[in-house]
Amino acid sequence: MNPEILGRLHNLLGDQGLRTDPLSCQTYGRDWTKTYEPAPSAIALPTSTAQVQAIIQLANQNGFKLVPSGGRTGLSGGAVAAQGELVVSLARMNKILAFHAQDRSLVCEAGVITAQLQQFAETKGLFYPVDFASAGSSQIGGNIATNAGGIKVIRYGLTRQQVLGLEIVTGKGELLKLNHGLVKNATGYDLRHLFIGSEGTLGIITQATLQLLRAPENLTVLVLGVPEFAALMQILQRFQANLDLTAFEFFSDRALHYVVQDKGLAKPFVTPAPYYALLEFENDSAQREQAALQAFQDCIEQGFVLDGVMSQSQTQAKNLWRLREMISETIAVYTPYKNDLSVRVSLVAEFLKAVDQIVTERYAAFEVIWYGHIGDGNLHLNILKPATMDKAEFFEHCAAVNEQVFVLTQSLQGSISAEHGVGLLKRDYLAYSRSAEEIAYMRALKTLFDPHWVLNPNKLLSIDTSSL
Ligand code: S2G
Ligand code: ZN
Repeated sequence: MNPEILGRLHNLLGDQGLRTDPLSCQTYGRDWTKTYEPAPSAIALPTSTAQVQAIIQLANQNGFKLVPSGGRTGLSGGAVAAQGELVVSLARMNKILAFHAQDRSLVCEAGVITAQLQQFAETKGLFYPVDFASAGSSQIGGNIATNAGGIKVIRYGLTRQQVLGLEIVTGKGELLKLNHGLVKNATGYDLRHLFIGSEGTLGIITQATLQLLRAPENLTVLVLGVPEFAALMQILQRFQANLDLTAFEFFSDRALHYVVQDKGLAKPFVTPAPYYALLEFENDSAQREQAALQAFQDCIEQGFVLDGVMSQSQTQAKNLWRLREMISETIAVYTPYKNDLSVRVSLVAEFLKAVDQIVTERYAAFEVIWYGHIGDGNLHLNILKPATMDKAEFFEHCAAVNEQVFVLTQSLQGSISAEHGVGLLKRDYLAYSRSAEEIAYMRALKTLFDPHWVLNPNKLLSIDTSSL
C-alpha cells in the first residue's frame, strides 16, 4: 500500500487505529485455518461507522482491497489477508448500545464478543441462544457474516433467526440501516438476509439488533452409547416424538478417545460404543423427565442404545458437554483436514454410511474423526495428519478425496459447507452445492453492492476482472 494512502488512513484513524507492525499483521491477517500465510499491508481498527465508511470509500477511489475482520475464528480462510489487503478489524467497535426490555432485543456494535452478548442477556434474565466452542473469541459481526450455527440450532435456529436489524456499509461505501428491529415488515426484499452469511463480500456489518429469548430452565443432558450410524437417527426420531430437544449432537469413539486422553475428561460410562449421541432438553417438569426416561428405555429395548447417562446437576451437564465441545480444540494439534457437510436429516444415515465407506477406502492410512450437529444434518468429518507425514502432502492426499465426497454430497442435494462458510478453502467447490444460475446471480449481487470488488476479494467468489 503506497505511503500516501497509509498517511490518509493514519490521519483518519490515528495511532491507535492503524497498525503495520509484523506482529499485528500476523495476528490480524489470519483466521483458524492454517493453510494460508498472512500478508496484509496494514490493520485498520476503526471506532465508528463513519470511519468504516471512509475506509471503504478510500478503497474504492484508490483500488486497494479490504478484508473485514471479527474474531477470526473462521475455518474456511474467510478472514485471511494473504494478498496485501488492508484488514478492517471491528475489535474497537465493541459496545452494547441499547437494550429494549419490552422488545426483548438489544442493539450492539459488530465487535462485541459472542460470550459478552450471552452474559449481557443473562443479566437481563434473558438468553442469546447461538452458542459454539469459539464463542469466547468470536464477534457478533463475524457470526452474522457467516450465519454461525453451533450447538442449539435444532431448537433456536442459526444466527440468521436472531437478527432483527442491521447497520451495514456496502462495498460501494453506502450506509444501509435495515429493518430497525421490527418483527414484521412487509415492504419488499429483505436485504438483511442478503448480508447475513455473505462472508464480508457485500458490506461490512457495523451494528446489529438481536432478539433475546426466555432463558430455558434446568437444561439436562443425556449421553448415549450408539452401536451404529443408523441408530443415531432412530434415537433422534424417538426422543423428538415427546421432547423439543435443545441439542442433538454426535461424536465417534475416536473423538472421545482424544478428549479423554489429551484433556483428561472422564468417559460418560464404562460400556464401549462406536458412536455417542449427546442430547439436551429443558427438564422443566416431572412429565418431561419421565418422557426422556421412557424414550431412553425404549431405545435400549430396541437396540438403538447400548448404555447412557443423564445429568443430575448443571455441573454434570457442563462436564458432559465438554466431551463434545472440546473435540475441535483437542484434535487441532493433529492438523486435521476438515470437511463440514450437511444433508437433509432424513438422508443422514445413508450419507454417513456412504462417506464412511469412501474415507475408509481412500484414507485407509489416516485416522477419521466424526462429530457434529447431526440433528441439523450437519457432519464434521476430520482426517488427522499422520505425525510423520508432511502437511502439504497430507492435504494433497485429502483434497484428492474431496471430489468423491462432494459428488456424493451433490447427489443428495447436500451442502459442501454446512456452517463454516466458503471463504477461500471451499470457493472452488461451490458448484457442487450451487447451480450455475445461482452463482451467476451471486456474482451479479456482488457487483451490485461492491462494484470494484474491494471487499474480501476472492473469498466465496473468485474475482473475474473482466467483469469489473
Ligand atoms: C464444532 C467447530 C469447528 C471444527 O465443533 O461443531 O463447528 O473444528 C465445529 O469443526
Ligand atoms: Zn460445528
